[in-house]
Amino acid sequence: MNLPDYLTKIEPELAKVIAAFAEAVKQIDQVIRTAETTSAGSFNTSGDEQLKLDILSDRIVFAELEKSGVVSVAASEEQSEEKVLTKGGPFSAAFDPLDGSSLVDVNLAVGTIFGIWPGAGFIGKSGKEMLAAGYAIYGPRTTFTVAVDTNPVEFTLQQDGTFKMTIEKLEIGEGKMFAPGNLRACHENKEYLSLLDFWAENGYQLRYSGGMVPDIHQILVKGKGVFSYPGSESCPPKLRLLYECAPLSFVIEKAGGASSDLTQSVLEKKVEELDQRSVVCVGSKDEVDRFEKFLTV
Ligand code: AFP
Repeated sequence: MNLPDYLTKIEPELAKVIAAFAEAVKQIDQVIRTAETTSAGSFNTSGDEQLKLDILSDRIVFAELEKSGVVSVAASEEQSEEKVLTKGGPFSAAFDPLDGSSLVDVNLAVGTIFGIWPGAGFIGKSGKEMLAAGYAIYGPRTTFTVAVDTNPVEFTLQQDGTFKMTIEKLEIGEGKMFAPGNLRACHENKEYLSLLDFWAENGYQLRYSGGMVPDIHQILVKGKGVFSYPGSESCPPKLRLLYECAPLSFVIEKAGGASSDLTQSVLEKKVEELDQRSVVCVGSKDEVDRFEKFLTV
C-alpha cells in the first residue's frame, strides 16, 4: 500500500494536511543530501543558531501547508510567531522543520516533526486535542511515520517519489533500551543520576544519537525502550512542547507506549507559549513509570 491509498481512509481535509507534510519531506530530502550545512548567520527565538538548511526546510513546509488550502494557522520552531495561511481553514499545524540540524554536518540522521490540531491557533490547547502527528527521518532511507486514530504507520520514500508502506502497525511493549538526553543535568539532578545507574546496573542497551526523532523511531521500530530529557537548575529542559514533545508523545501513545512531563502525560499539558519547553520522557509504559518514580522526590 502506498501513502495516497492510506490517506483515502482518513477524513479528506485532514488527509490534505498530511499529504502536504509528505510533499515537503520529499523536497527536504532533496536539499538535505547536497545543500551546504553552514550557518545562516541568524538565530531562532530559542537562541539556536539557524543553519541555511533550517531556513530552507522551514520555507518548504510553509509553502506546502499554504498550498493545501486547509490550514488556517501554522507555527514553526524556526519562527517567533504563528502565521495565518488560509483564513477559515479547519486546521492548525505546528512543526519543527529540521530537528537535529546540528547533526547534518556530521552526517547523522535528522528529522521533521509535525502535529495537526483542529481550529485556529495553539495557545490553551493540549496535545490530546491533536488529530494527527508524525515525523520524517532523513537517514540511510527517508521514512515518513504518521499516527491518526490507530497505531502509527511507517512509509519509505521510493526512487520514483512515492511513499510505500514499510511498517503497517508500530507497537510498543517492554524492554531494556535507553536514550538518556541532557546528562549534563546529572551533576545537579541526583535522581536522574540514580536512574542512569539503574539502567547501567540492569543491563539496559544504550541507544542515543543526539537526534530526538531517530532516537524515538528506534523505540517504535524495536517496540521497546525509553527516551528521556529532564533538566536541572543550570541545565534546564530544552525540548519544545508544541514542536517536539507533544507530537512525538502522541505517536508513542498511539503505539501503546506512554509519555510524561514528570507529573502527567505530556498530552495533558496545555500550551501557554509557542516556545514553551518541557521535561519529556517517552517509551515503554513501565519505563516511563520508573522515570516518574525516580525523578519525583
Ligand atoms: P538541534 O536541533 O539543535 O540539533 O537539537 C536537537 C534536539 O532538539 C533533539 O533532537 C535532541 O534530542 C536534543 O536536542 C539534543 O540535545 P543536547 O544537545 O542537549 O544533547
